Amino acid sequence: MSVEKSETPPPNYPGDYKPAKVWTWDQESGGKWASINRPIAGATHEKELPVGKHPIQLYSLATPNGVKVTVMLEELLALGHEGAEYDAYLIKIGDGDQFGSGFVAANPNSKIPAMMDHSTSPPTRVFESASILMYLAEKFGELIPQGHKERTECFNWLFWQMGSAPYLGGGFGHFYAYAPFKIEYCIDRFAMETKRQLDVLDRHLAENKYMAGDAYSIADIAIWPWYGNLMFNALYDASEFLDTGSYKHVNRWAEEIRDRPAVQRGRRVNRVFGPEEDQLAERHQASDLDR
Ligand SMILES: N[C@@H](CCC(=O)N[C@@H](CS)C(=O)NCC(=O)O)C(=O)O
Repeated sequence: MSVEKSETPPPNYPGDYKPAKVWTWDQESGGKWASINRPIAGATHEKELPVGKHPIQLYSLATPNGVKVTVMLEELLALGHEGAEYDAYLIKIGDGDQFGSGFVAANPNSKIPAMMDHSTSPPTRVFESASILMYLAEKFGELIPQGHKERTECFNWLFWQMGSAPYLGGGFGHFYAYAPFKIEYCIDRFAMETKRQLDVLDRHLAENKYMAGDAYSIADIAIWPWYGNLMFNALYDASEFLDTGSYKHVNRWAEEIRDRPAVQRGRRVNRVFGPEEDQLAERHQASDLDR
């Protein structure tokens, strides 16, 4: 199928940009995250990671990807697994902590969340939030279906989240909330995709209590911090723009998960923004959350 190129640029089109033959790094590119974005990997400075007293050491921040892991750990503790006790250290990504040598050794991709499990010798590093959820679910035998077919459905949705959320966050959220100026083409493109994804969830949740069927699982824990929070206008101030109230079944599911005590606890860990009563920069014992 051939697609005709339109001669007339759409409204708000920054049409005077012609890419150079070879891209070069313009450090003045602007936008909220310009100061930490780099086209190269690796450490920028020497800094060891602190290690607390528990087997599980988490290095994170309460963004949706970080919240997945703290909710998972709090759920495991609520189920009675003392081995899931953890220290959660704050990684300030706006200050470039993710480029310290210790963090890069834990996650060469320099993104939160990163976890070290000191109950193994040598300690096991785990990075990528879905890998951390799977690691913990398998280690404790919880929040993951046991049957092959049911487990596969859980993984279907877990990996759906990992593939889809970058369009919501890096696409829609970036251009709607963070870019230095609004570009209609980009906002349209990613609002369309975000709404399509919400419709995928809404149709699925019309027929299923949870993402993987009847039981709450790591698929819900991965999806809720992104798409659940969108229902409560907690991401990008975009509820009205995306008309999130119209996704009735996503709202039902999001509210149910929000009300779980472990979710209420986990969402506060490593949070240094929003209402003060919701913030807990670091967590080293359960009582830190009881304050
Ligand atoms: N696919 C990764 C994404 C992690 C990610 O994008 N983390 C962001 C915060 S939500 C980050 O650390 N950004 C810092 C940076 O890009 O330098 C995961 O799910 O763990």
